[in-house]
Amino acid sequence: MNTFYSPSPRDASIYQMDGFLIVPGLFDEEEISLLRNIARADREKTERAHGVQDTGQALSKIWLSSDTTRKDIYNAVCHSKRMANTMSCLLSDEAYLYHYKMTMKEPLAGGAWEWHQDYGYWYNNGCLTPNMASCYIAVDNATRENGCMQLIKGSHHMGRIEHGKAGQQTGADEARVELALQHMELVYAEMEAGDALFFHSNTLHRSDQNHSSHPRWGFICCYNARHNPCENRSGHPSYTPLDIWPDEDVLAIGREQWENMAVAQ
Ligand SMILES: O=C(O)CCC(=O)C(=O)O
Repeated sequence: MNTFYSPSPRDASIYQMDGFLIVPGLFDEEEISLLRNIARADREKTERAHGVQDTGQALSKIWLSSDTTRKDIYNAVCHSKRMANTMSCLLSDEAYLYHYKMTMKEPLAGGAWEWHQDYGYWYNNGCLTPNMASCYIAVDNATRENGCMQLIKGSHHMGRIEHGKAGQQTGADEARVELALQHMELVYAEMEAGDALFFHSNTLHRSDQNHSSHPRWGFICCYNARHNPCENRSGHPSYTPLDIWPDEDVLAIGREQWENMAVAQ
């Protein structure tokens, strides 16, 4: 029988202290290969992806969805017991799905994400408190060369920072980021495919352009706490109970979706 991850009290306290938690191998090799193969072949999604220019004029590509009606691998991951329970534990409240997205850095071309807090965006969506979190799942190995995530350890304790424009992106106040970097540790989250990075919505993070010959795709699932009021907006819903799916569904639904895609091609 498979055993799936659930957070220990120590994991929860690392998240509270550092503002992030890395869980190696949250998804196994077959699960992450299915997610990668499906996502790369998923023209419906990739054709909808849009580019957001960084300050160096390179494009950071992303698609975003809050659709929960489809029985596909994206929903199987977002609804999986291991993910839902971890998020509820880290938020100390019932977690619900806010949205999910794929960020895609193509070899030698993928743009950077400038320093920001996710709550720098979500504050403007009428979310009352920053008790929200995301999970970045490495779809490809993420290294310094292909633009892995970078985080400032403990920066969620700074509270919300002013955000303005950074290229076409929303970026955190540069002076404040500089100050944080003088006092707090910068962490490069190098990850293997299938590893997961849970991070608080006020944790400052960024990633570099991809100067390598390898793609760097990341699937990011974002959650809000039930008792954190948020305006109901398109792609950014207010509280909707999260249906929890068995962990085994990631494989079962992924295999079926991949077979159907292969037949359709
Ligand atoms: O994919 C990345 O490197 C970061 C993306 C990100 O920060 C975001 O979507 O909020």
